[in-house]
Amino acid sequence: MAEKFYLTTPIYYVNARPHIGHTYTTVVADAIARRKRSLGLDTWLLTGTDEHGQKIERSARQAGCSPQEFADRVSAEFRGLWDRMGLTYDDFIRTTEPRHKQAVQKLFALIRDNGYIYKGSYTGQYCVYDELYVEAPPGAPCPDCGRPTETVSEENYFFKLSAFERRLLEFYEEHPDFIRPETRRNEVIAFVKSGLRDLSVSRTSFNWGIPVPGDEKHVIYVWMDALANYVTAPGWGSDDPSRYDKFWPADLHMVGKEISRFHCVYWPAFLMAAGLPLPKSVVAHGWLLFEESKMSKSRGNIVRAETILEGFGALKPGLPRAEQDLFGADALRYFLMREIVFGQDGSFSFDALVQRYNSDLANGYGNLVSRTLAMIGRYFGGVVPDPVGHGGTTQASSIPVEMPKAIGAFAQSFDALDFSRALETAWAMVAAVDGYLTATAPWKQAGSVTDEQQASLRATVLYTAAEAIRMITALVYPVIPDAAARVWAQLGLGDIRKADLKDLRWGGLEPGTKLGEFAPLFPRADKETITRMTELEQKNNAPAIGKAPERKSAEGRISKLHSLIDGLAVALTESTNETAAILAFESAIAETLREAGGGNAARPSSPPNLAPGTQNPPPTAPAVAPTSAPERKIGIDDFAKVELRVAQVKVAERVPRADKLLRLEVDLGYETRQILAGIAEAYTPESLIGRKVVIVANLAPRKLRGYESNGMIVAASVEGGRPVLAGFLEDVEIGARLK
Ligand code: ME8
Repeated sequence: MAEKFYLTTPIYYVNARPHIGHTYTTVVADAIARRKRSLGLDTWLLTGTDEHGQKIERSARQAGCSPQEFADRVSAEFRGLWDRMGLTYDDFIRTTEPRHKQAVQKLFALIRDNGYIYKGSYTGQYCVYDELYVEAPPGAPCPDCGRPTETVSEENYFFKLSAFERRLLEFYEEHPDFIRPETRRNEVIAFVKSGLRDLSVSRTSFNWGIPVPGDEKHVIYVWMDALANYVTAPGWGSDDPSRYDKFWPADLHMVGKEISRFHCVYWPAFLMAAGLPLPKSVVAHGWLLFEESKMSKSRGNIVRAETILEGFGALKPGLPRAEQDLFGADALRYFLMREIVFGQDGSFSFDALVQRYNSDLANGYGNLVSRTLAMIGRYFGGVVPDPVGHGGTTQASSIPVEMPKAIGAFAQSFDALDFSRALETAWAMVAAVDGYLTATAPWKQAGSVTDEQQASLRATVLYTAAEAIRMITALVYPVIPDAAARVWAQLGLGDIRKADLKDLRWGGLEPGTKLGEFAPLFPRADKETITRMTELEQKNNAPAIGKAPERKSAEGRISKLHSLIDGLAVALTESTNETAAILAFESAIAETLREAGGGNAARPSSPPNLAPGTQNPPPTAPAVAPTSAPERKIGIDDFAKVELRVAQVKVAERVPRADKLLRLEVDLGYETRQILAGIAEAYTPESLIGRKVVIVANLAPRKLRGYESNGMIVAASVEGGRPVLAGFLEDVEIGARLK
């Protein structure tokens, strides 16, 4: 029986339409699935949409329809796009489907029956955007995404996450490949080591969710609902669990890095509590950035895959629309897998996309295929020539020896998820074959040889090139399936989906094979393609991309005000952290007015008086007042005296009897330092573990509360004195110096 391979993408929220960030994950998963299938594995690829929760409920309200109608519409957009792109998912789960809802209730009941769910009450902050409980004072922003949190005070069911701390750590230890890459693994382990608190797994303040079995005024926490899709889709908890029995545990959960904690901590803990096997691995990739920041709806810097399908589709005006889409999808797929180093953040731009397409697809692979096939047409009547007996001529090349090595190297890199390197290897072979053609110039009649010799030299050269193309095409099929299928057919090999691509041996191309019909593969794209896509994006996508980050939408502003009012109301009624809540409220209102277009909306001209004891102490870098006065300026030499470096927080804990101080241990790559920072009111210790921060590394040591502090963390001081840590959108090496 064939070995099985079960892989999943995240199920995407339906509060926003798909953009190329979602496309990226799904394309990578599709390419892996295609490769596994081509190697003969019984493969199952699951994707879908995450449709419950407060965020969706609110988006639906703002759109003026029911949450179900809203979810139906956006879910269909996701599915429709994956179909247009020819993505080969085997199942598409929607969390509003009865098959999922029933099974989630069973899972909840099972975990409760096993003693891991109990009833309690929760008052604290909740980030609706991330659907995440956070430890922060009312009015404080979410430590993950920076958006305002809301205060919730509810009777909830709690999951005993704390009971799994040791078992999770043991599991990570025993399964070093469970979380990849290493950086994410370290973050997760540090998070668990810093202590796990029980997790609220139900909500009562809204009802767009799956009811808790037996207590229907509660709905199940959206992350418990969503994560369960990986087992409910193949049929766990249903009348027919055969697919679950065959495919679970999943071999690979592919996710973006921001949701690795949910997949590596909560999900395994839920499964342990239910007594179910754990997935084999979670792979977290980086973010696609546009104009240097993460693509997201609220930043208004989204690029949609449809734009690329249309922009590139226009290069092939004669093709039916569905084929144009597949052609455009290949261009995007190739770019995403070649240009972005998997695991790291990477930038997207239309210029880079077109450049990569022209250099590698139009001029590289496409050109090699068309030269080779055109010459076989011209010299051999479109029939693959027989090289036998001519291997020892002056045209003997190293390609038949190099090709199997390249196949090995490609496989190794691809299977280690280093797609960019794998494609580099394949394109090195494209260049080698191209160079071989140029060096041997089979179109030229060499003066010293007979016609017969010339024909056999040509046969050897063109056979070698065509056979190399066959092998390269089989390798890159998972990445550019539409183009590969066309080349396969042009080589006279029929339908690539039916071909056995497992055993690629030199000589597999039979001499005498009649080539298929020839058609150009990749017409060159020019500036016009870039302009077309930029304009399409601007038209389709308000707020438009290609401009400075846009102001928040009315929707964003309303939701922000909503949450601020909630926070303020709770702070005032419960008298918790009143001043902080008022200050946050005041500055947020001013900001919201500015965003709404009241350009001169007043920022509080001077901070309101702080209640005694609420001033923030200065162990973070003091804010420098903006000034243009020449005497306040410093020379570059002065600046160079300050050694700013990137460090990673390894340990973070509160300092006894000092409400505002945290004791941190940070790794600078070359040493670990202890630093005391006055950020305890803005950041919880656990939210800092693994985070990269900027420190002043050459500050003289000083003592605070009996601890030596060796350096200072750099933070902006925003209204109300709240510190906001400096950080980077791209992954930066620990120890790197800021200059
Ligand atoms: O988090 N770059 O859904 P979501 C790269 N429903 N990948 C990106 C990206 C970007 N700029 N933006 C989004 C959720 N993604 C939950 C998941 S799973 C049980 C529940 C991709 O709609 C990436 O895979 O916010 C990321 O993790 C996912 O979309 C988040 O999608």
